Amino acid sequence: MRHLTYFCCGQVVRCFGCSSTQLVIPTANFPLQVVDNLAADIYTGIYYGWATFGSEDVHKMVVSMGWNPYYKNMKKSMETHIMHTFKEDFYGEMLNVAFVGYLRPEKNFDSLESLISAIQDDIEEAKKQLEWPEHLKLKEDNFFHVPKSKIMNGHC
Ligand code: ADP
Ligand code: RBF
Ligand code: MG
Repeated sequence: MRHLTYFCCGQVVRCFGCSSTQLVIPTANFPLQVVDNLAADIYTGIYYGWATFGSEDVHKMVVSMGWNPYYKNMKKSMETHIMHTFKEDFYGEMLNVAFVGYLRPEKNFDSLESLISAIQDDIEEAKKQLEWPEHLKLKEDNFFHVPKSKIMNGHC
């Protein structure tokens, strides 16, 4: 398993819209290209960390990376739920995320309720662990505060 912190970014794309309608937990999806280009030693599973886009503050987040066994997805996906209430959707934005810690592997569930309840537990655990001083200080990392054009020629 790779040493965290792992930084990555990608454009928020439209998926099936199932997360907000069925789960009441919206997740910002990355394009398949970005998912395929993640480091090979980033294991699938549930991570927590920090995320931001545009001029937003850096917020707590949880990421699900993998095959979503509950939905039997054929394609690998990476989806980020940000623990913040936004006034509007942010499709098309360049989302910057830092994976800070690993919570658990993806699981199958026998009901939607148990999937939702597992995600809610992940969110609570993430909120707690992100309060650790060594995790809080990552909010100030240059990755979130120096324009990408200055450090990576506009690529991320
Ligand atoms: P999709 O299937 O298109 O990913 P979702 O139902 O998962 O749709 O909703 C995700 C979208 O909702 C995001 O792309 C983003 O534009 C918006 N959104 C609003 N609030 C949040 C949030 N707190 N975390 C993640 N996405 C959010
Ligand atoms: N999907 C699964 O099939 N199994 C999981 O264990 C699982 N855990 C998740 C944990 C978090 C924090 C989030 C945000 C999503 C998780 N999902 C999981 C993905 C969920 O199924 C997904 O949001 C829907 O498939 C809609 O795309
Ligand atoms: Mg989604």
